[in-house]
Amino acid sequence: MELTANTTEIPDDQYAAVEVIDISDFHLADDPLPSTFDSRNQADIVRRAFRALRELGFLAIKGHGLRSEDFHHQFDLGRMLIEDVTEVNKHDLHAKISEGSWAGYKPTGYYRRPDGGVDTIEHFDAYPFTLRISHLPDAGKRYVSDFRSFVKYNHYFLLRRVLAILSLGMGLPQDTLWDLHHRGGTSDDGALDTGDDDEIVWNHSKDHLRYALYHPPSEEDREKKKHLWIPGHTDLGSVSFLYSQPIAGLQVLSPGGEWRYIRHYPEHIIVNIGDSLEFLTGGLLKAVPHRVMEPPSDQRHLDRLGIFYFVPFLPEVPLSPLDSLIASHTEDFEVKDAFEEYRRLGGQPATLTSNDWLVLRAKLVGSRRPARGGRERVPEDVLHDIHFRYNAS
Ligand SMILES: O=C(O)CCC(=O)C(=O)O
Ligand SMILES: [Fe+2]
Repeated sequence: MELTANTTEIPDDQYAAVEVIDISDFHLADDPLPSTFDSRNQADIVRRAFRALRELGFLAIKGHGLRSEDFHHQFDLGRMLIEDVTEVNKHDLHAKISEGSWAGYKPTGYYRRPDGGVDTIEHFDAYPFTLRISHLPDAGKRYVSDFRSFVKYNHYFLLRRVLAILSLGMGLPQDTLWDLHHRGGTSDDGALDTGDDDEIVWNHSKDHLRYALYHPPSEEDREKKKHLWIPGHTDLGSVSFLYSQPIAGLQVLSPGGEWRYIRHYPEHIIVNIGDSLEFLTGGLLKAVPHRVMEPPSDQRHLDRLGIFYFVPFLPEVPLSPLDSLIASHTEDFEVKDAFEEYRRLGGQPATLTSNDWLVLRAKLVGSRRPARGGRERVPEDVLHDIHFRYNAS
């Protein structure tokens, strides 16, 4: 059941036109095909989804196979992780963000926002290999298998299908992108089936699950923040999944250059492209800037709970255009190597890997853009330019 009504305060023309894709009609080559299978329908799904991700950079997925009660249970777990956990417990599980790891809690006030506003966002994050009871708060320990099955669903089911649609959309074999996220085939390797607190050996992409609660700021703070809850940014990694929730605020920079709201699509999963997929495709697919504005006045007093699943490439994947991905498209667009200037200026390591970039960006999130002064450009300036490219603050 939806507990919060949708806002009635955003005019229709302020919403982005988001393509809705029903992936229950999409079949992997290794899926048993239903008797109703229609290859034209399949081709149409791939074409529509790929076009939406190339143009707007966002789409909404339904028919995703997650039961309604499982979808809502995850929001209940998110609320529990923030509201039913003691401060001592949260403190003991504080995330080591400056070391590049998001696992655990980020408390409110962690970031010193450049605009002087108070950081009112709390989140609890996990990687597949941190889903052990010793890494969960007391109130969350009994749900360890629910977290694990949610990660399995996101990785093995949803991610595989989204990457297959993208690969097919680029004219490549179905698992081309999957193979850059997962080692050793496609079936569940059982890594998440160990005992509740046993070590988890996860050899695949360092998928990142986040439950976040945005608390409304004070009146004074609203002004300082210029009504902006999260400044413009692109996500890290290859793709992100956002579990749609009813409190408005998420906006995307549309192809026309205007910020447009993403509507709430009940029980849908919103997909968007992260920066690393842009780097590997030389810009064929672009990470689309988005931000979170304060909700309209009919929802502004409410806590806003979000569930996010961020997916990077395998840690060692170099972040430069990959010929095998784009060779047949080089006529359609100008291939851009985002780190070309960084390398030219002598940046080390010369080729950043997916994991180097995750660690670097973890350190930059929430920080003020370093002042450059009048000096010559250094390699780090290129990295800052990429990280802050849509953040005006
Ligand atoms: O809260 C949202 O709707 C989006 C948050 C977001 O863009 C992010 O955490 O990267
Ligand atoms: Fe984001």
